[in-house]
Formats: sequence, C-alpha cells, structure tokens
Amino acid sequence: MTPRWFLLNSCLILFTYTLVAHKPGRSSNMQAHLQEHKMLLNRLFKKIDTNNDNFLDKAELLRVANHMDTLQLQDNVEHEFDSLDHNMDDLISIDECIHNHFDRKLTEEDAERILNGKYTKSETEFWIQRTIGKFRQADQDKDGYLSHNELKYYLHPEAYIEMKELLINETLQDHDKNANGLIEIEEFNSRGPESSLFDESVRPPNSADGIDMFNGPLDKDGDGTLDREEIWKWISMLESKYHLQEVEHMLSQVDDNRDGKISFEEVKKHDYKIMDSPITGHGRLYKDEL
Ligand SMILES: *[C@@H]1O[C@H](CO)[C@@H](O)[C@H](O)[C@H]1NC(C)=O
Ligand SMILES: [Ca+2]
Ligand SMILES: [Ca+2]
Repeated sequence: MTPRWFLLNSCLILFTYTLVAHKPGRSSNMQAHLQEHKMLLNRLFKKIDTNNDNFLDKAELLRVANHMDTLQLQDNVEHEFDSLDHNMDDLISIDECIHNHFDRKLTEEDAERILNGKYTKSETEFWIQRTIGKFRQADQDKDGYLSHNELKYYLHPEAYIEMKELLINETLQDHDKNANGLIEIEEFNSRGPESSLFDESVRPPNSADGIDMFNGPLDKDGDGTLDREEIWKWISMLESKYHLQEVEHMLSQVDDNRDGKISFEEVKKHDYKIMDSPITGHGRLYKDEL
C-alpha cells in the first residue's frame, strides 16, 4: 500500500466513523468522501452480487454470510488455541479438550471404552465419545495432537470437507434406526437417539416444515431416502439456519419494496445496516475482504 493510498484509507475510516457518530455537516471534502463511500459500497455490492443481476438475493447473501463466518472463525482459532493449551506446549491434546469441555480427566481405558461405544448411558460420556471422534478426525497428521492448523477442523467441523465423513457417520448413528445406511422420512422425523435426547437443536424438525425440507431441497432424487450426499446437505443446512435468520433479518430491515432482494438503491439508503451486519463481517467486507 502506498503512503498516499494509506492516508486516503485512514481518512475514509475516520470519515466513516464520523458519519456513524454524528450527522455530517457541510465540509469542503464532503463531496469527495461521499463519492469514495459510494464507490466502496458499489464494490461491496458487486462482490456479493455474484450472478451480476444487480440485486442481492438470499442465496448470494447466504454465501457471503458463510464466507465471512469462516474468516471470523479463522481469527478465533488462535484465541481458542490459547485457552485450550493448558500446558502451553503449543499443541492441543485430547486431555486438554476433555478437561476444558467436561472438567474431567480420562484414563486411556476410559477413552477406549467410550470410543468403542461402551459408554455408560450418560449424556456426558456420549458427548465425550463425540469429542474424541472429532479430535481424532481433526488430527489429520495422526500425531495425537491438534496443531494450530488442525484446530479449525475440530472447532468448526461443518465447514470442512475433511470432517464430512465423520459428521455423516454421526448423523447416521443418530437417525438410521434400521441401519440401511440411508435416512428414511420416518427416521428423519423421529426423535433421534442419544444426541437428540440431550440437545434439542439436533432433533429434526418434526413438522410440515421438516417434510417440506425433506421432499424439497434434501431428497433431490425423490427416492424417499437421504443418502450420504443428501445427509451432508442436511448437516450444512442446519449449520446455515443461523445465517438464514441473519439474512431474513437484513431483508426485513432494508428490502423496502419487499421484492425479496436488495437493490443498490436500498443498499445506499441503509448503508450502515448493511455494513454493520454480521453478514458483511461487521464492516470487513466494506473495507477489503473477499
Ligand atoms: C464412517 O463409517 C464407515 C463405516 O462404518 C467407516 O468405515 C469409516 O471409517 C467412518 N469414517 C469416519 C471418518 O468416521
Ligand atoms: Ca497442549
Ligand atoms: Ca496433529
């Protein structure tokens, strides 16, 4: 970055702050600043509008929300690493994870027993089993520890293809009662076993909504079952439910003409709602990312 460009950028950030904090008054540079602001908004708009139809639709907003979330997560990994690495050897051990999440120490025998499914039917041991499974899968180089790079798989498995098989296996474990490797609609709608006994969020939506989701976007080939690829889609959809809520919220705030998408006019009118949203990384996308 050249010094001049840096200066311009700094001015812009300062100006942006001023705009948020106070109503802008007249100033000789105001025109130039507004011009710059509009240009940056336009750039942000173009980054999100991947199909170039001059509207931001739900799919585009979801895609960007996912992307910004992943960036945010990468920033958080370092922070999490420090809080997990109790003995400060710059590696995360399974003991450190178990200690951190369950405030408990596991013997080797305990770990083996739990991992082989012989856990006592307690909520804690069930989640310890899931934790060990996740840890081992995240430990890609199989040295028994999570490095800085491997921790991201452990913290946010849904975001990484490296964890896909494991998550599909877990979902099958939860729902595939007749053990045919597929999830039928009855299994989809039933209260899953262990995990959903403990965690409401794991329970599939036992409602018309759920059936619509199954028959609509999930069971694409319409054969009445979910295969492994379709299960992966389901997992990703559950993950993005939160983003969907953010997108709905943004639309409710800025989609003035209620056509279900956001025009550049609407972006200009509600610029700070767009820039401050988690969907655009709280200003990050406006400044430089993507
Ligand atoms: C998933 O399950 C299959 C079949 O049980 C097994 O062979 C495979 O190792 C499992 N994969 C992971 C990542 O757990
Ligand atoms: Ca450590
Ligand atoms: Ca490792």
